[in-house]
Amino acid sequence: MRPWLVLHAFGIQFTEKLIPFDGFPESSQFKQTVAKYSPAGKVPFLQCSNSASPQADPLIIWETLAIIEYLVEQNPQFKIWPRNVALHAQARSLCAEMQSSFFALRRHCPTNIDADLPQIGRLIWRDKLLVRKDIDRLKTAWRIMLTLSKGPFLAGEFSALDAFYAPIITRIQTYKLPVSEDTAPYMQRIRQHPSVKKSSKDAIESAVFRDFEEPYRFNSKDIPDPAEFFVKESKKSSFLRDLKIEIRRRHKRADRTRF
Ligand SMILES: N[C@@H](CCC(=O)N[C@@H](CS)C(=O)NCC(=O)O)C(=O)O
Repeated sequence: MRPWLVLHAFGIQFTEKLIPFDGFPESSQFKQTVAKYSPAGKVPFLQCSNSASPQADPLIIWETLAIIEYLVEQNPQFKIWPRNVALHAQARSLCAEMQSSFFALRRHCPTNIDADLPQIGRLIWRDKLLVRKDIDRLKTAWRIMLTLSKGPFLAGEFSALDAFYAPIITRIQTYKLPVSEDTAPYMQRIRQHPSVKKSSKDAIESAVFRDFEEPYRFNSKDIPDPAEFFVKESKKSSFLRDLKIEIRRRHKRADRTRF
């Protein structure tokens, strides 16, 4: 999503190839397709033609930050990073922090753009201290950047930094995690950004239901009461993973429906 947002927001021409996701085992269609292009075996990657490439064309670039740096170098006319040196340095620090941190939030609140899970979010908020810490850190970082840059986006105008944080904003929205009054308008601005809206719309339209990923799409009668289940079962591991296992167990009758 993040390189896509930069490409779209700055009007850089590109062609998107959707690789359907069916899991991460080496035998999955996803992994086998990605392996044909990217040595890291992950998405996103950028395939481009570049005569300076030491390898045979096309040039493949993987890792979000590396893709964005390449876009910055190839498109110096756009302010993909802020021009101000201090803001630029801080924006890069925060992008690197995004890559290397916020593990609790990622683990307990997996991305699901078209789901609305406030009930699960309330339980995560109540029981997962590290998720609360992650949100706290996000709020502080955003507050500082918005004050330094004077907004409306984190580094002034929309930049790679906002693209980096956009996916986490959609997670916060899915689980309705509490945010402070001073950061809520920024999150709203991101959700309303045309590129974020387009990316979300495309993601919803192309989404394929996979029961192993999305336990909340089962009939509600099949879902254990989260309050009771959360306390009993999820001390040792991820709430959603435990919930998936429990639902699969209860769901042997297999009369599920999509909503
Ligand atoms: N640090 C990488 C993370 C890439 C990543 O983990 N991509 C996931 C999908 S969002 C993936 O392809 N995972 C496949 C796997 O782990 O095998 C980046 O920012 O590009």
